[in-house]
Amino acid sequence: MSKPHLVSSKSGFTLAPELLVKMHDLMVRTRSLEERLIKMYKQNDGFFWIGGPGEEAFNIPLGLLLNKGQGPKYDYFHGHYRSMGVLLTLGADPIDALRQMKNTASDPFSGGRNFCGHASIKKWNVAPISSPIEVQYSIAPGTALGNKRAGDGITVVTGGDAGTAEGDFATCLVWSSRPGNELPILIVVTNNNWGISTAADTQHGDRVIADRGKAFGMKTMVINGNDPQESYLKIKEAMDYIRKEKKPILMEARVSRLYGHSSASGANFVTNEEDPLKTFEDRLEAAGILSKDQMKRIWYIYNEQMLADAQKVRLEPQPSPDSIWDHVYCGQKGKPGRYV
Ligand SMILES: Cc1ncc(C[n+]2csc(CCOP(=O)(O)OP(=O)(O)O)c2C)c(N)n1
Repeated sequence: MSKPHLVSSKSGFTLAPELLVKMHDLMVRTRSLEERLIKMYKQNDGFFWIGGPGEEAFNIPLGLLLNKGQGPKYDYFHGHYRSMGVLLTLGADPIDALRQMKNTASDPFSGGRNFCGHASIKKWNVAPISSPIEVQYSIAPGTALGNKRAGDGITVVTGGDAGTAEGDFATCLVWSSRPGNELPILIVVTNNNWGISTAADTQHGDRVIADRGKAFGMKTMVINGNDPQESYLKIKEAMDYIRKEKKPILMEARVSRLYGHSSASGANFVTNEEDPLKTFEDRLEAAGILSKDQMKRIWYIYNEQMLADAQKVRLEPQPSPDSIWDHVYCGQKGKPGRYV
């Protein structure tokens, strides 16, 4: 019996057209937001940009497959600074990302106190995104343990390839795979082949990061994170296994990095890497699912929306100095948490 999200097709697509169209829409929305954030940075409407253009074909399927909610019965997501596609797919409003870029008091993630792309959404189990890289990997086994005790929720953690050199990554592999105490966790490495300006092949002796999971007896997967269909199907397969077996998987998703590392390296579009959105659009057109004109219209709508939102955010106030201690310590100085 065929699964509901699958249809047979001669186009190379096996996912239902409605799902492909939805993924395309979310990919364009995410890219438009990232490009607006970059423009804001270049127009002096923010201090720093970092984000995930090039990772949409992986992040949107991941966001669609997470079981969203609050508490250990639902999935936890420990993302990193390239996770915007996951957050928008979960339902985050792009204007809040613009607010964090502009450091306005209305930024719901940090009250204007953190870099762009550093969300924290308690009501959907999105753990605070951290600037120190990789710490999410040593925290994630904690929520996975909570998931295991509470039901069928799982934990998903993502981070970059270079960061796997840090001890937190090894901590995650060890604590997720203790014999008899394995945890329901999808450990993802989005491998873009770069750590700022350090090329992966000058840094790691191993060619396949996912292979490190084999030493811990865990299932491993390497996927083309530039293909939204492959990402969707492989993430689903991994999540089904983790929910059923309550065991970890280490997944390496090969992705592009389309605007360099961050604003620190210029944030200019690179032409020597695959743009997964462009590839997807060519395939959608060839399959007769969307025409170039229809796709142009989607781009136009989101570009206009991001521009209007950025203009609105420009008029919103910055946090007042007396809010400096808010949310630093629960119940101590400052106001109690109002961001949920
Ligand atoms: C603990 C820590 N060490 C170093 C840095 C500086 N730093 C920021 S991003 C980065 C590279 C990360 O590369 P990778 O893990 O491959 O992720 P990518 O940015 O390529 O997605 C480094 C070294 C940091 N933020 N935190």
